[in-house]
Amino acid sequence: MPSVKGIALTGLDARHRLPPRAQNSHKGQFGHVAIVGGAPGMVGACLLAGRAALAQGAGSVSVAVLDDRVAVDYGAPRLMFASAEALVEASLDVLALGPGLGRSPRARALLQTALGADCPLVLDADALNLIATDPELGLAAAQRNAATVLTPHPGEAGRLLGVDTQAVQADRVGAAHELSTRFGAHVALKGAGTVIAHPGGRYAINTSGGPWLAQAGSGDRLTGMVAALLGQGMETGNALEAAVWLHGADRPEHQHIRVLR
Ligand code: NPW
Ligand code: AMP
Ligand code: MG
Repeated sequence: MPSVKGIALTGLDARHRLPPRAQNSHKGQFGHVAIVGGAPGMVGACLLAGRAALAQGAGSVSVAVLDDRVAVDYGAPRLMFASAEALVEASLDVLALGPGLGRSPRARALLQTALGADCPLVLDADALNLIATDPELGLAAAQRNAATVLTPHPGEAGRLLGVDTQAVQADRVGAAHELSTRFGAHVALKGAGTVIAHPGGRYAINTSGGPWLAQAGSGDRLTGMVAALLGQGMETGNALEAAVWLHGADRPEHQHIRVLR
């Protein structure tokens, strides 16, 4: 267990940290986000992340889906499409990897390259599952120079820690702290009362959200939101906490609070 006490994360904590937007600002100031995932059958996960990044104010968003039959999102034509291999090499402002990525050899190779990127890296879903089963990737994740954010749900956290889901749920703060320490990463252990653990032991428990989020695709959206705030230059821990709170508070009528404080 961490020796530092945690806080209850509220909207006041999260929203006042959003980067200010000048009247004469332009898209170049709000980051170019890269998101890689979307193997056949799970393209939607990557598109959900990309759309959420746009909604969270990213200046521009490039997605790469491993299903090469898909090259446009007609529901979100602002998304740009790129090759996955090009995107993990590109070192844009932030790279997110995992939603619908699958666990193919190609996915593994992309993750290996991404772990060497010198930009902030958000790892979710199958990127976490790949790390959990491959010590070489685990070592590379722990040795990164740039910031790393992990967003496991309790099942993924259990795989990373080598325990079952129930064990994670029995000590959520301990599990999040252990992952943060092991990987030197900022960690959001998702589920009711998402625990955000930071290197050094500080942690927060989210107070927004509720069971309406228990639906396929929820976590994929969070990945895009975290990436968007990192791309806008927020400090890593602040970006993760703000994204988690906003994700829980998300309602169509609240769109303005996503980008303006
Ligand atoms: P159990 O059964 O309790 O031990 P998986 P996935 C646990 C993509 N998607 N509280 C629970 O474990 C993703 O991005 C694509 C407690 C559950 O059975 C991934 O790439 C979509 N336990 C891929 O699919 C939309 C919890 O985890 C197990 C928990 C697989 O991801 C859907 C399930 O986890 C999806 O996002 C909680 N709150 N949450 C698309 N439209 O393309 C989870 N668990 O086996 O890792 O499967 O999360 O669906
Ligand atoms: P994933 O399992 O990756 O799709 O992530 C699910 C998302 O929904 C995470 O952000 C969870 O914190 C959130 N979520 C799921 N169930 C609940 C719940 N019962 N209460 C609050 N948040 C939830
Ligand atoms: Mg998920």
